[in-house]
Amino acid sequence: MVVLTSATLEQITLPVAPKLGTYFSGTPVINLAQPGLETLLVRACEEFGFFKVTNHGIPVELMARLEAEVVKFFALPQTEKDRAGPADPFGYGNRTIGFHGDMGWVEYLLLDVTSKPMSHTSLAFLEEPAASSLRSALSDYVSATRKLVSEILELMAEGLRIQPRNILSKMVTDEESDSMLRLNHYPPCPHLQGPDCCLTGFGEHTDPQIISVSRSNNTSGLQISLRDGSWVTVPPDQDSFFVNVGDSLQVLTNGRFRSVKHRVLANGLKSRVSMIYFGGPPSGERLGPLPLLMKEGEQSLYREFTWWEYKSAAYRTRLADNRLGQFER
Ligand code: GA4
Repeated sequence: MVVLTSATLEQITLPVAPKLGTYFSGTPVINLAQPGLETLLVRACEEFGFFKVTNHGIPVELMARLEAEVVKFFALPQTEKDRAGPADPFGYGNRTIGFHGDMGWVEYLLLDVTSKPMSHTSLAFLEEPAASSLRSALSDYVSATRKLVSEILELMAEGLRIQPRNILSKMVTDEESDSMLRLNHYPPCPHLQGPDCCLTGFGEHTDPQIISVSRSNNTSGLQISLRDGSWVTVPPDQDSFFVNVGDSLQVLTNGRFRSVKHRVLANGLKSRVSMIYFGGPPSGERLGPLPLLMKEGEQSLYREFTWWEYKSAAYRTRLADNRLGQFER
């Protein structure tokens, strides 16, 4: 642990993270323009629970436009940003994550983007005229990402040979689907210059939802945990999306797909900005292994639960907890 104090920071104790190490070269790459990618996609979800998507069709200008708006927001005076907080869980949060003492070297905006199109938000500041360009970039980005998520889930269903093609995607495209957008800013940490300069930005966790799609600027920091328990650093790529399997998809596939543990390390020199779309099902959706995926005699690893039940339970946990444990049979 390291205790940071300065005239401008209240005292904050954060876990020091291991070094970033070398870049992992094994990230599966799913080129959406390549025929026959369904099999590769399924293999990536089984082996890593994680992959990178290229040729996704989302204009880089849209990604850059939202990034510029996000950078502008986080550059506002602290008092202005605080007007959008505290995160309850939606809104602006600074260094505290969730409700049970998790901390990270990060500030963020967590938005409920369930309504389709994004006509209103739960945050008053986003309705103000000064926030109109941020709101418009968010709205365009969310629509584009939602379409991408739906396409990926349909390709997954094809790869898994289950029908109908929208069996998974409809859970995140439904009017009531519980989706969120997270905008993260990991500022450079001036107290930590030097070779051993990493600090936990966002501690290790799995995502509770079905699928998460993230895009970041070209600053590294994202790490994933491999099957053998080792942590590897994912090389950043600002033109691509990174996708991870969430707990709900692990359940729907009866453990065949892996909800990947991941974390973000902040560094002393460069700021990292990321935007993550979390595709979740409607509150009342019952989650359990899809019968079409069960082989003869295969036992369900989980008892059935609703997304509301799972999400409420998740908010009673800390980041690194094994949230699915209490739903295992
Ligand atoms: C992890 C994935 C998403 O970022 C998130 C996070 C949520 C939050 O930050 O409010 C949680 C975390 C996430 C899982 C456990 C609980 C809830 C913080 C936390 C300690 C928005 C989500 O849906 O679950």
